[in-house]
Amino acid sequence: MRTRILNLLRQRSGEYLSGEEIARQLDVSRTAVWKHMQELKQEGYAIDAHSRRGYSLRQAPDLLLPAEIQAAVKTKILGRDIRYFTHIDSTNNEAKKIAAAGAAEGTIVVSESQNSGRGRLSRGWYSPEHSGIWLSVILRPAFSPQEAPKCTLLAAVAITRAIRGLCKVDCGIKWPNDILYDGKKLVGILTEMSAEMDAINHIVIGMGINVNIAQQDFPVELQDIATSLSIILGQPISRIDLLCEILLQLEELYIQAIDTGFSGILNEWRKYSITIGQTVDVIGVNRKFTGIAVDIDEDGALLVETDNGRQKVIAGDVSIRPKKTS
Ligand code: BT5
Repeated sequence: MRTRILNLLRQRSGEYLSGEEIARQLDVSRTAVWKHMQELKQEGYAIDAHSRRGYSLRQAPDLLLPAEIQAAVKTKILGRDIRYFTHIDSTNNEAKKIAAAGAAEGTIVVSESQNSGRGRLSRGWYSPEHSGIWLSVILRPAFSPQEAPKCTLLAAVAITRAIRGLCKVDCGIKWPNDILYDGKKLVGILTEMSAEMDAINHIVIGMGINVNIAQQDFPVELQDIATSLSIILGQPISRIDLLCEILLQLEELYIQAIDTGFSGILNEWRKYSITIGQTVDVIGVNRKFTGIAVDIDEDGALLVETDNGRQKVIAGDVSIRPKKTS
């Protein structure tokens, strides 16, 4: 009901709508309308209430509320079901839990903050309140489990497209799961999967996007390695607009992957890559080496040319060596 009231107020933005008219259009009592208005105000909506003229929506809160996402998102699958939290341990944990219990493909989990946001290999992800997009998306593709790592690359391309398109920030992708600007991390992606031998039950793509975090608000250990869109642009960005654009790009690429495979996406990934062509130090499972990153293959693995020949890196950490200046 609250979503329908908000839709009515939005349709007549800048005008007043009487309680009587809202009650009539939605077939509820005026008292019920009044109660919903009080709840919306408590959620942070700035609603002007005038005894004769009625109600007018002045401003929506800067929160990732389902009603706000639904009003702006243009997707068909992603975001059909939105689970919203003000605080949570990790949106990926919640997404995995509800996916195991049967949540539909396209369900998203968003939270204003996370107190145990997770990176890869048990590392943490700093997720302060109201200043980032901490988001997990549940997919149930008919791919084979071997294809799953490419979903990380797909998500990286989708987020890069959204940030470049909407914010005009020329960020680049560092293999496999980071989006950087000027050498500093702007976005991290954590893809997790539940699968049988030959079929995927579900994939959860977790995305952490630093949107409106001030430089001094990053913890000391991240000061030199992390950045946010507001730091880069010198002004805050609408988290709702960016979230909706990311979902749109993600859905477009996901449908493309289902219909025609990943090759077009991998090509676009190459275009945005800041890893290819660089000297890299690789810390893989049980091995450590240095070489020149030359390409990714059709599995999304990084190919590194070393003194001992070409190495294929399926998982691991890669750091890019700064170019020598003479
Ligand atoms: C990642 O891991 O980059 C994946 C991060 C995924 C976070 C999202 S948020 C929504 C969803 N729910 C979750 O619980 N997680 C996902 P990794 O490549 O392992 O990088 C982790 C490292 O990045 C840390 O060890 C820090 O050095 C650094 N880091 C932590 N928080 C950061 C932040 N907010 N911005 C930039 N760097 C950060």
